[in-house]
Amino acid sequence: MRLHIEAAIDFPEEEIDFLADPVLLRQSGELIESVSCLLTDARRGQRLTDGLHVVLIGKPNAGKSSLMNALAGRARAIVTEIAGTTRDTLIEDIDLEGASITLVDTAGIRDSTDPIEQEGVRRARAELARADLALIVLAPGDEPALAALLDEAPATASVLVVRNKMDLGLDATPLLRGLDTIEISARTGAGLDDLRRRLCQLSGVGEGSEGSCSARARHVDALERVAACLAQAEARFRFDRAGELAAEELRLAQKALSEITGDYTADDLLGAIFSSFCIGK
Ligand SMILES: Nc1nc2c(ncn2[C@@H]2O[C@H](COP(=O)(O)OP(=O)(O)O)[C@@H](O)[C@H]2O)c(=O)[nH]1
Ligand SMILES: [Mg+2]
Repeated sequence: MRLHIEAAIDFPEEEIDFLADPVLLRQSGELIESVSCLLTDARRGQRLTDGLHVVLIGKPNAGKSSLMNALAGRARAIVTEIAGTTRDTLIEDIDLEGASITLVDTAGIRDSTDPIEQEGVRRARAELARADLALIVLAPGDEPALAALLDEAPATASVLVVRNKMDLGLDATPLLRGLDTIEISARTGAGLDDLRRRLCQLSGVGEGSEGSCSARARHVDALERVAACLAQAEARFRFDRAGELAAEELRLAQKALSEITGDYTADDLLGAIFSSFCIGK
């Protein structure tokens, strides 16, 4: 696409068989589609390599630390009935049937005047920013806090609502529909196998993972920029009919792609143009 657009811009006097617009639009649609597939694959690959970053949030005393301990299989975090027991973020790597998962236990997110707790809440939010999954832990009665907790989860993370303390036999208030929910008891272990299965699924293990590429965060990041530039290029072309602006977006897309594939310079492009078209020098 760059070849044709740039050739048309640089050599307007040549009789170049410039691709008709519908063809370019079709090509750019195909390109956007394949980059999107690649991104899905790369994200899965990244989760397989780096592990799923799971951050537990919820009101104090919801049972986050109890759940962390139950999943870790050891008393990693201190558990007491005193709200505000966890003040720092605790990190534990676990392996679930080949899926590597990083669990992050956090201080309950709440307004506090205690400077230590405030710092804990700040750290919890920092961990959330890079979460693949926000695990919202709700004890019976915590339901009104759900909306605020959902707001804390970044748009890039999946959300799973874990309704804890089901052993108390209290009726759970229905939540918003469409939320991924699991009922457990961190105390008795009920529902934990279900939760482990969900975590495995989310980490990408078992879903045809052999096909995914072993991407790193920087690859995913570069591909996201490629996708954004391609979308811009298509918009410039489709809505503004501005070939020059589309060319610039395509250049930026290729530059981002070069971070993975190696540099593709202006000379490379010019070389490709001269070898594709018969241009008098
Ligand atoms: N009955 C019952 N109590 C629980 C359960 N999970 C945690 N707890 C209790 O709830 C209190 C707070 O637990 P903790 O894990 O420290 O909550 P956190 O503040 O969210 O980390 C403790 O007294 C726990 O023993 C559960 O599944 N059932
Ligand atoms: Mg805790």
